Amino acid sequence: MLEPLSKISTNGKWLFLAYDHGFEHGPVDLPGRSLDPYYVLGVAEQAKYNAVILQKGTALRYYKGSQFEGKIPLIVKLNGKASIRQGEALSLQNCSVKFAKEVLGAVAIGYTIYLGSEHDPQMFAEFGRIVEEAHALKMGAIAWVYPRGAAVQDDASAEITAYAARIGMELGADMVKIKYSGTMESFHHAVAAAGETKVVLSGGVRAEQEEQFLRLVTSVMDAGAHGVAVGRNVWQAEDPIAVTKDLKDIVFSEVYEPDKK
Ligand code: FBP
Repeated sequence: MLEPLSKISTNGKWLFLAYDHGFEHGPVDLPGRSLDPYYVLGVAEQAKYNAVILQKGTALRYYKGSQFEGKIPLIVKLNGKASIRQGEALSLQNCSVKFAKEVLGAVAIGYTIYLGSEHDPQMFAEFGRIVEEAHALKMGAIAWVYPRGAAVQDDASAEITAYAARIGMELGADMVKIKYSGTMESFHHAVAAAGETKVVLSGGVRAEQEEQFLRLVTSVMDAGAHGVAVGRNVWQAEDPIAVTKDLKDIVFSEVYEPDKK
Protein backbone atom coordinates (compact mmCIF):
# COMPACT_ATOMS: atom_id res chain seq x y z
CA MET A 1 0.00 0.00 0.00
CA LEU A 2 2.42 2.61 -1.24
CA GLU A 3 -0.30 5.08 -2.19
CA PRO A 4 -0.71 6.78 1.22
CA LEU A 5 3.06 7.21 1.36
CA SER A 6 3.29 8.41 -2.25
CA LYS A 7 0.72 11.08 -1.45
CA ILE A 8 2.99 12.60 1.17
CA SER A 9 6.22 12.33 -0.82
CA THR A 10 8.18 15.06 -2.56
CA ASN A 11 9.04 13.84 -6.07
CA GLY A 12 9.09 10.21 -4.91
CA LYS A 13 11.38 10.99 -1.96
CA TRP A 14 10.70 11.29 1.76
CA LEU A 15 12.16 13.26 4.64
CA PHE A 16 10.70 12.15 7.96
CA LEU A 17 11.32 13.59 11.41
CA ALA A 18 11.64 10.76 13.94
CA TYR A 19 10.86 11.52 17.59
CA ASP A 20 10.41 8.23 19.45
CA HIS A 21 13.71 8.50 21.32
CA GLY A 22 12.12 9.29 24.68
CA PHE A 23 10.86 5.72 24.63
CA GLU A 24 13.87 4.04 23.02
CA HIS A 25 16.65 5.85 24.88
CA GLY A 26 15.03 8.01 27.55
CA PRO A 27 15.19 11.76 28.18
CA VAL A 28 18.99 11.58 28.04
CA ASP A 29 18.55 11.82 24.26
CA LEU A 30 16.33 14.89 24.54
CA PRO A 31 18.52 17.77 25.72
CA GLY A 32 17.21 21.28 26.28
CA ARG A 33 14.16 22.27 24.29
CA SER A 34 13.99 18.89 22.50
CA LEU A 35 12.39 17.42 25.64
CA ASP A 36 9.21 19.27 24.67
CA PRO A 37 7.22 17.47 21.94
CA TYR A 38 5.63 20.79 20.93
CA TYR A 39 9.08 22.12 20.09
CA VAL A 40 9.83 19.17 17.79
CA LEU A 41 6.37 19.31 16.22
CA GLY A 42 7.00 22.99 15.56
CA VAL A 43 10.22 22.09 13.74
CA ALA A 44 8.38 19.45 11.70
CA GLU A 45 5.71 21.93 10.69
CA GLN A 46 7.95 24.89 10.02
CA ALA A 47 10.45 22.86 8.00
CA LYS A 48 7.63 20.97 6.26
CA TYR A 49 8.70 17.40 6.84
CA ASN A 50 6.86 14.77 4.84
CA ALA A 51 5.75 13.26 8.15
CA VAL A 52 6.59 13.14 11.83
CA ILE A 53 7.11 9.78 13.57
CA LEU A 54 5.71 9.48 17.10
CA GLN A 55 4.83 6.87 19.66
CA LYS A 56 1.15 6.50 20.53
CA GLY A 57 1.17 8.59 23.73
CA THR A 58 3.05 11.51 22.21
CA ALA A 59 0.63 11.52 19.29
CA LEU A 60 -2.36 11.34 21.64
CA ARG A 61 -1.24 14.14 23.98
CA TYR A 62 0.59 16.52 21.65
CA TYR A 63 -0.60 15.92 18.06
CA LYS A 64 -4.23 14.89 18.31
CA GLY A 65 -6.45 17.94 18.65
CA SER A 66 -3.47 20.31 18.54
CA GLN A 67 -2.55 22.95 15.98
CA PHE A 68 -0.37 20.32 14.30
CA GLU A 69 -3.07 17.74 13.61
CA GLY A 70 -3.60 17.48 9.88
CA LYS A 71 -0.81 19.99 9.19
CA ILE A 72 2.01 17.45 9.40
CA PRO A 73 1.27 13.90 8.26
CA LEU A 74 1.67 11.42 11.11
CA ILE A 75 3.38 8.02 11.25
CA VAL A 76 2.76 6.10 14.46
CA LYS A 77 5.44 3.77 15.73
CA LEU A 78 3.54 0.70 16.93
CA ASN A 79 6.25 -0.90 19.03
CA GLY A 80 9.13 0.23 21.18
CA LYS A 81 11.57 -1.02 23.77
CA ALA A 82 13.43 0.73 26.55
CA SER A 83 17.22 0.73 26.65
CA ILE A 84 17.63 -0.40 30.28
CA ARG A 85 17.18 -4.16 30.03
CA GLN A 86 20.14 -5.85 28.41
CA GLY A 87 20.05 -9.06 26.43
CA GLU A 88 18.45 -10.12 23.18
CA ALA A 89 16.27 -7.35 21.82
CA LEU A 90 12.51 -7.74 21.69
CA SER A 91 10.08 -4.96 20.87
CA LEU A 92 6.37 -5.70 20.94
CA GLN A 93 3.32 -3.86 19.72
CA ASN A 94 1.81 -1.30 22.12
CA CYS A 95 -0.66 0.38 19.77
CA SER A 96 -3.12 -1.15 17.33
CA VAL A 97 -3.20 -0.26 13.65
CA LYS A 98 -6.85 0.74 14.04
CA PHE A 99 -6.07 3.16 16.89
CA ALA A 100 -3.23 4.68 14.86
CA LYS A 101 -5.59 5.32 11.97
CA GLU A 102 -8.95 6.06 13.52
CA VAL A 103 -8.01 7.87 16.71
CA LEU A 104 -4.62 9.36 15.92
CA GLY A 105 -5.08 9.99 12.19
CA ALA A 106 -1.87 8.29 11.01
CA VAL A 107 -1.18 7.78 7.31
CA ALA A 108 1.28 4.97 7.99
CA ILE A 109 2.63 2.83 10.79
CA GLY A 110 6.19 1.96 11.77
CA TYR A 111 7.48 -1.15 13.50
CA THR A 112 11.02 -2.15 14.54
CA ILE A 113 12.39 -5.64 13.91
CA TYR A 114 15.71 -6.64 15.47
CA LEU A 115 17.16 -8.94 12.86
CA GLY A 116 19.41 -11.57 14.42
CA SER A 117 17.93 -11.31 17.92
CA GLU A 118 16.82 -14.64 19.34
CA HIS A 119 13.34 -13.07 19.40
CA ASP A 120 13.21 -12.07 15.74
CA PRO A 121 10.61 -14.74 14.82
CA GLN A 122 8.12 -13.03 17.17
CA MET A 123 8.70 -9.65 15.54
CA PHE A 124 8.46 -11.15 12.03
CA ALA A 125 5.10 -12.69 12.91
CA GLU A 126 3.75 -9.54 14.55
CA PHE A 127 4.84 -7.26 11.72
CA GLY A 128 3.42 -9.71 9.15
CA ARG A 129 -0.02 -9.32 10.74
CA ILE A 130 0.41 -5.57 11.04
CA VAL A 131 1.11 -5.24 7.31
CA GLU A 132 -2.18 -7.00 6.53
CA GLU A 133 -4.10 -4.76 8.94
CA ALA A 134 -2.44 -1.58 7.72
CA HIS A 135 -3.13 -2.37 4.08
CA ALA A 136 -6.75 -3.24 4.85
CA LEU A 137 -7.07 0.26 6.33
CA LYS A 138 -5.23 1.81 3.36
CA MET A 139 -2.19 2.76 5.41
CA GLY A 140 1.49 2.44 4.60
CA ALA A 141 3.62 -0.03 6.55
CA ILE A 142 7.21 0.86 7.33
CA ALA A 143 9.67 -1.63 8.84
CA TRP A 144 12.67 -0.41 10.79
CA VAL A 145 15.01 -3.41 10.41
CA TYR A 146 18.03 -3.19 12.69
CA PRO A 147 20.53 -6.08 12.97
CA ARG A 148 21.12 -6.72 16.67
CA GLY A 149 22.06 -9.49 19.08
CA ALA A 150 24.85 -11.89 20.01
CA ALA A 151 24.47 -13.73 16.70
CA VAL A 152 25.23 -10.58 14.72
CA GLN A 153 28.97 -10.22 14.20
CA ASP A 154 28.98 -6.89 12.37
CA ASP A 155 25.73 -4.95 12.47
CA ALA A 156 26.87 -2.57 9.72
CA SER A 157 28.28 -5.07 7.24
CA ALA A 158 27.21 -4.88 3.62
CA GLU A 159 25.68 -8.33 3.79
CA ILE A 160 23.56 -7.85 6.89
CA THR A 161 22.41 -4.40 5.76
CA ALA A 162 21.21 -5.90 2.47
CA TYR A 163 19.60 -8.74 4.45
CA ALA A 164 17.76 -6.19 6.62
CA ALA A 165 16.45 -4.41 3.52
CA ARG A 166 15.41 -7.71 1.95
CA ILE A 167 13.56 -8.89 5.06
CA GLY A 168 11.49 -5.71 4.95
CA MET A 169 10.46 -6.46 1.38
CA GLU A 170 9.78 -10.14 2.07
CA LEU A 171 7.50 -9.22 4.98
CA GLY A 172 5.45 -6.89 2.80
CA ALA A 173 6.73 -3.51 4.01
CA ASP A 174 6.11 -0.59 1.67
CA MET A 175 9.23 1.01 3.02
CA VAL A 176 12.19 -0.20 5.03
CA LYS A 177 14.30 1.97 7.31
CA ILE A 178 17.86 0.77 7.70
CA LYS A 179 21.15 1.97 9.14
CA TYR A 180 24.12 3.08 7.09
CA SER A 181 26.43 0.32 5.89
CA GLY A 182 29.53 2.48 5.56
CA THR A 183 29.83 2.91 1.81
CA MET A 184 27.75 4.03 -1.13
CA GLU A 185 28.32 0.71 -2.93
CA SER A 186 27.16 -1.44 -0.04
CA PHE A 187 24.10 0.75 0.49
CA HIS A 188 23.30 0.46 -3.20
CA HIS A 189 23.35 -3.33 -2.78
CA ALA A 190 20.85 -2.98 0.08
CA VAL A 191 18.56 -0.77 -2.04
CA ALA A 192 18.72 -3.36 -4.81
CA ALA A 193 17.96 -6.16 -2.32
CA ALA A 194 14.80 -4.33 -1.20
CA GLY A 195 13.43 -4.48 -4.75
CA GLU A 196 10.14 -2.59 -5.02
CA THR A 197 10.19 -1.68 -1.33
CA LYS A 198 11.43 1.87 -0.76
CA VAL A 199 14.51 2.36 1.37
CA VAL A 200 15.12 5.21 3.81
CA LEU A 201 18.16 5.83 5.97
CA SER A 202 17.93 5.83 9.75
CA GLY A 203 19.82 8.99 10.77
CA GLY A 204 21.88 7.81 13.74
CA VAL A 205 23.55 9.56 16.65
CA ARG A 206 24.26 13.26 16.13
CA ALA A 207 27.42 13.77 14.09
CA GLU A 208 30.15 16.04 15.48
CA GLN A 209 29.99 18.18 12.35
CA GLU A 210 26.87 18.74 10.32
CA GLU A 211 29.00 18.28 7.18
CA GLN A 212 29.72 14.66 8.16
CA PHE A 213 26.03 13.88 8.34
CA LEU A 214 25.29 15.64 5.07
CA ARG A 215 28.04 13.64 3.34
CA LEU A 216 26.49 10.43 4.66
CA VAL A 217 23.06 11.47 3.37
CA THR A 218 24.58 12.31 -0.02
CA SER A 219 26.15 8.87 -0.13
CA VAL A 220 22.86 7.03 0.53
CA MET A 221 20.93 9.18 -1.92
CA ASP A 222 23.60 8.51 -4.55
CA ALA A 223 23.13 4.84 -3.71
CA GLY A 224 19.49 5.06 -4.80
CA ALA A 225 17.80 5.50 -1.42
CA HIS A 226 14.39 7.11 -1.28
CA GLY A 227 14.94 9.38 1.66
CA VAL A 228 15.88 9.78 5.28
CA ALA A 229 14.14 9.41 8.62
CA VAL A 230 16.17 11.63 10.89
CA GLY A 231 15.89 12.58 14.53
CA ARG A 232 18.87 13.58 16.63
CA ASN A 233 20.83 15.23 13.82
CA VAL A 234 17.97 17.69 13.44
CA TRP A 235 16.24 18.46 16.74
CA GLN A 236 19.49 18.30 18.75
CA ALA A 237 21.01 20.85 16.37
CA GLU A 238 21.20 24.54 17.23
CA ASP A 239 19.33 25.47 14.07
CA PRO A 240 17.12 22.53 13.02
CA ILE A 241 15.50 24.57 10.24
CA ALA A 242 18.86 25.32 8.62
CA VAL A 243 19.92 21.65 8.87
CA THR A 244 16.63 20.64 7.28
CA LYS A 245 17.15 23.04 4.41
CA ASP A 246 20.52 21.41 3.68
CA LEU A 247 18.96 17.96 3.95
CA LYS A 248 16.17 18.87 1.55
CA ASP A 249 18.69 20.16 -0.97
CA ILE A 250 20.28 16.71 -0.99
CA VAL A 251 17.24 14.44 -0.62
CA PHE A 252 14.87 16.23 -2.99
CA SER A 253 17.24 17.66 -5.57
CA GLU A 254 18.33 14.29 -6.89
CA VAL A 255 16.98 13.47 -10.31
CA TYR A 256 14.81 10.40 -9.93
CA GLU A 257 16.34 7.51 -11.85
CA PRO A 258 14.13 4.41 -11.57
CA ASP A 259 16.78 2.16 -13.14
CA LYS A 260 19.12 2.98 -10.28
CA LYS A 261 17.35 0.19 -8.38
P1 FBP B 1 17.93 9.01 14.68
O1 FBP B 1 17.98 9.74 13.36
O2 FBP B 1 18.03 9.97 15.82
O3 FBP B 1 18.97 7.91 14.74
O4 FBP B 1 16.50 8.33 14.77
C1 FBP B 1 16.20 7.12 14.07
C2 FBP B 1 15.76 6.02 15.00
O5 FBP B 1 15.41 4.86 14.28
C3 FBP B 1 14.60 6.39 15.90
O6 FBP B 1 13.37 6.21 15.25
C4 FBP B 1 14.82 5.50 17.08
O7 FBP B 1 14.39 6.02 18.29
C5 FBP B 1 16.32 5.37 17.16
O8 FBP B 1 16.81 5.65 15.88
C6 FBP B 1 16.69 3.97 17.60
O9 FBP B 1 18.07 3.84 17.56
P2 FBP B 1 18.78 2.54 18.15
O10 FBP B 1 17.86 1.37 18.06
O11 FBP B 1 20.00 2.36 17.31
O12 FBP B 1 19.11 2.84 19.54
